[in-house]
Amino acid sequence: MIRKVLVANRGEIALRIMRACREIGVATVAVHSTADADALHVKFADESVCVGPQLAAHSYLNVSRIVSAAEITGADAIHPGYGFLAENAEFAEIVQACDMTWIGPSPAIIRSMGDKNTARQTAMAAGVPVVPGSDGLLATADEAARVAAGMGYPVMVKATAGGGGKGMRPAHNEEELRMAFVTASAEAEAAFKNGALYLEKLVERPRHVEFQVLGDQYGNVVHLGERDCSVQRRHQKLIEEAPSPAVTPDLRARMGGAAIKLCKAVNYTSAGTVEFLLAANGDFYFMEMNTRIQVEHPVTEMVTGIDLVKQQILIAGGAALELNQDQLQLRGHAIECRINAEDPARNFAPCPGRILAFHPPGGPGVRLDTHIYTDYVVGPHYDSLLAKLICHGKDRDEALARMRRALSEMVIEGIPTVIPFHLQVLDDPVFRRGEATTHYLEDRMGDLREAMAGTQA
Ligand code: MV4
Repeated sequence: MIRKVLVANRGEIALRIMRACREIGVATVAVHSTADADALHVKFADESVCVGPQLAAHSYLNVSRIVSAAEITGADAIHPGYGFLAENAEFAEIVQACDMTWIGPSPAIIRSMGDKNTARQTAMAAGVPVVPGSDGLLATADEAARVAAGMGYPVMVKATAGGGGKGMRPAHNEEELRMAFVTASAEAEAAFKNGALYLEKLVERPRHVEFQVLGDQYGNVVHLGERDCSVQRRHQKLIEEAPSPAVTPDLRARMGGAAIKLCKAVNYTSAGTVEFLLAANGDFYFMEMNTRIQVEHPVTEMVTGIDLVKQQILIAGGAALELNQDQLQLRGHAIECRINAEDPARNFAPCPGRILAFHPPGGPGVRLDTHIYTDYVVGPHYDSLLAKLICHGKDRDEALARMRRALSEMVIEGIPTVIPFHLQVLDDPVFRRGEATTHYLEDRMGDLREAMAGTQA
């Protein structure tokens, strides 16, 4: 059993992990940069270690300093959270080489799922539907043109080291393809030091539907239903919900079965997310697998009643899964709105600054995961996420009404936030009908911006 966890992260997810630790009697160690000396996760932790200056590369991404902090505090496990080093296989290997427990999947699985072409081949071999595409990596633009001509346009060029939309380009003809091949490869080479590409048929106007999975060290795997994350801006999710308005019980069984097949094929342990593209005709395709706890995990917790972070810690400590697939029940509907320090009236420009007044919403079915407080200074150094507001209702209509009510109660003064944007989306007929696809925001942004201007005029 794990005794003391070092949380190698900051912000709301660091608090989230510490809360799970406290509930099961596990001690906590916070690491922080000099810019986060007054952060809540430092105050919440039993111990804290400053690991460097504000620049993430010299603090939250500094492997040797984080491992040293674990050594000097006697931590016997490390939880990476999301972002930063959460999917860094080398970090996971070093943690295990120092005889500490890595709270997450094995380094080998992190590495293989982090290579998108390998993940795709693994899914294919496991009998999981993937988008028709190239049989492996493409050596040249000429080869890409040959494969695309064989498949038919439009196609999507993807970087194998990419993910989350990075190093990805659509192409509707050979000229666009040759351009996409060069730009996607250059972007991936610059960002990931690996410009290798593969090709897929482009799935038009898909929904982004992802399945939460849990695996223990004894080969047991369950899925905990899906999350619909189609409301995204430049591959940054803004609103997520569970269940998906587009998924029927039959489709859930088939997609969940596919997710479990993939996990069993690789002996997946810990929490993970299998991402699918869901086409309008109900066809679904494996997109990628995330080997970390995700920002949007609370919507799954609200409809299943399972504490996913606690499960990660227990599984890492050798516990078997407490439930089997038949025992898993989805109840009601949950929606999450990410509250970012960005100004939707200025094209979502990040807006750091001091929070002069903060009042959280409350009441039945309302959860707020946040690290902010009155007088907290939001710096420009890290991501703009201030809080995640999650609302649960007996059905989608009640969850929508509750979210609207909770957003209008929430007070954050001193900096602009995306709250006005969320209020407009929640009133938008297309969103309310559950018809949002990954093109929703590009289709609706004009109307939403006008409506926001109207309400703020
Ligand atoms: C696709 C796709 C359509 N066709 N692949 C986005 C990031 C990564 N998860 C894979 N993604 C996609 N892959 C094929 N063959 C659509 C997406 C996609 C997306 C694309 C553009 C704009 C927003 C998007 C949101 C989710 C998924």
